[in-house]
Parts: sequence; structure tokens; C-alpha cells
Amino acid sequence: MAVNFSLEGKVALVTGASYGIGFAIASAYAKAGATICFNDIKQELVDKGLAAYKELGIEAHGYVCDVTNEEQVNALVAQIEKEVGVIDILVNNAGIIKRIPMCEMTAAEFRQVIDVDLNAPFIVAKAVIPSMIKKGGGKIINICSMMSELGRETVSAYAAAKGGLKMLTRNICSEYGKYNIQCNGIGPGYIETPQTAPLRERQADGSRHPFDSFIIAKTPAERWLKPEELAGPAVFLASEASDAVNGHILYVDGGILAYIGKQPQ
Ligand code: NAP
Ligand code: GCO
Repeated sequence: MAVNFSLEGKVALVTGASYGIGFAIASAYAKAGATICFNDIKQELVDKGLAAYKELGIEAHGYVCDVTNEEQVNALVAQIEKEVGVIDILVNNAGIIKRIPMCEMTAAEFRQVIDVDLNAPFIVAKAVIPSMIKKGGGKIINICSMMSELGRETVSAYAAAKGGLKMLTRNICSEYGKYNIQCNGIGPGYIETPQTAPLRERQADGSRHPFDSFIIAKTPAERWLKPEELAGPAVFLASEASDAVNGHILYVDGGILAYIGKQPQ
């Protein structure tokens, strides 16, 4: 039996996909046959994203939308349905992080991270599910994190959000699986994107950032991963090949979660 990894004829919305992980996933979806829709907060970034997709031969549809704003999200989904078609695949990718020791973080800063990384995936999923039900099914992929499973200093809000996103994923699976909607998560390891650039900055003496060395020691492959390495798992979870997979968080971490870390030499 041929396994169907094709996304031909599908409409995909990847949030926050002007660059970074979202851009890599959306580009892979386009190569698998999907029509790509993406959003960003700023028109200039949407325009930069459109140009970057075009360089890859991808005619994407870009929209300005703050995913934390329910009115903007509902208007975005309605516009996509009118201009492109019903959304078959949603990737809740947009996200922020604030690296601040918890007792120095303000409640407003904590709430801002929760708003983007947890409330927004709820808002966007809620906006696309009704049409998915009418159409007979759909795919929702939430971009989780190592911090869906682990904590570390300075990322209390992010870990709380990504832990919550893991359970929101399982709950959407539980509540909407009967409508042939599969909701899964991807838990990337440490990926080379603008979000992690501060953790990889070379020191004044040219040495590696201490956190860079830390991740090298925590990753069996002894390297950071690239956004493109998420493409295969993301296409799998968006395709018919994963119709029996639901509520699962697929960790694409190079083995970090399986590894205690390199022993001192
Ligand atoms: P990134 O480079 O910082 O890109 C994040 C994207 O989200 C940007 O396009 C950003 O747009 C957009 N965004 C932020 N807030 C938004 C909002 N309110 N409305 C709409 N768009 C918004 O991050 P990344 O590394 O590609 O990460 C993408 C996702 O993967 C995030 O959910 C992140 O938590 C997760 N993740 C990342 C890693 C990693 O190692 N990089 C690992 C695990 C999980 P602006 O530029 O306009 O802010
Ligand atoms: C951090 C990093 C991580 C990654 C990712 C790991 O500060 O620890 O930003 O949180 O972004 O979430 O899976």
C-alpha cells in the first residue's frame, strides 16, 4: 500500500512563518504540494517573507496578523477561506521567549509569553476547527519545545506555555478526533534560528557561548539542529500518512531528551 505523504491540493496556514522554523516548515509543505499561507505582525516582515518564498519558487499568501488578537485571527481565517480556500493544515508556530530569572520577571512579561505561546494557539485552532469539521477533517500541528518536558533557569513563562501547549494538543485530539482532525505537536530541540541566536553568540575572546557548549554536550550529535531538519516530521504530521497519529508530541531533538549529557572528559 503506497503511503501518502503528499500535500497536493491542501491549504496550509503556518503562523509566524516569515523566517525561522515556520519558514522551513511552510517551504517543505509547498514542495509537498500545499498552498502556503502565513502571517506576521509587521507588513515589512510579511513582504520579506513573500520575497524569500518567491526565491524558492513558492507563491505564498502573506498576511499581517497578531495571533494574540482574536478579532484579527478570525478576520485572517475568513480572508484565507475567501481568497485561497478552507485551511486543511494549521501549524501554530508563532512564538516568543523571554529569558529572565522568574523572581525578576514581571507578571506582565509572564503573561505576554503565555499570550503568544499558549493563548494564541488556542485562538487560532478555535478559528480553523469549524471549517475543518465541515470539510471532513484537518491537521493541527503545535510547535512545542524541549521545555514542554524540561525546565531550566530563566524560562519559567516559556516552559509553562509550552507545557500547556502539549496538553492543549492532547485536548484538541481528545475533543475533535471524532471529526477526523488530528492534532499533534512537534518538539524541536535546539535549532539555529534568530530566537536562539543570543545563546550561540561568540564570546569576546572568540570562544563559544557557555550555553552553546552546554547544548553541544547535551546533544548526542554534538551540534545544533537546523530548521530544515524539522521538514520531514512536519510533512509527515500534515499528511495522510499520519491519520492514525493523534495527540502525539514528536520530539525532533537529535536525542537530547534521551541523553544525560556528555560525561566530563
Ligand atoms: P523566531 O525565529 O523568533 O520566529 C518567531 C516567529 O513568530 C517570527 O516570525 C515572529 O514574528 C512570529 N511572532 C511572534 N509573535 C507573534 C505574534 N504575536 N503574532 C504573529 N507572529 C508572531 O522563532 P523560531 O526559533 O523560528 O521558533 C518558532 C517556534 O518554534 C516558536 O514557537 C518557538 O517557541 C519554537 N521553538 C523554537 C526552538 C528553537 O530552538 N529555535 C526550539 C523549540 C521550539 P516577528 O519577527 O514579527 O516577531
Ligand atoms: C532556551 C531556548 C529553548 C529553545 C527551544 C528548545 O532559551 O532554552 O530558547 O527554549 O527555544 O524551546 O526546545
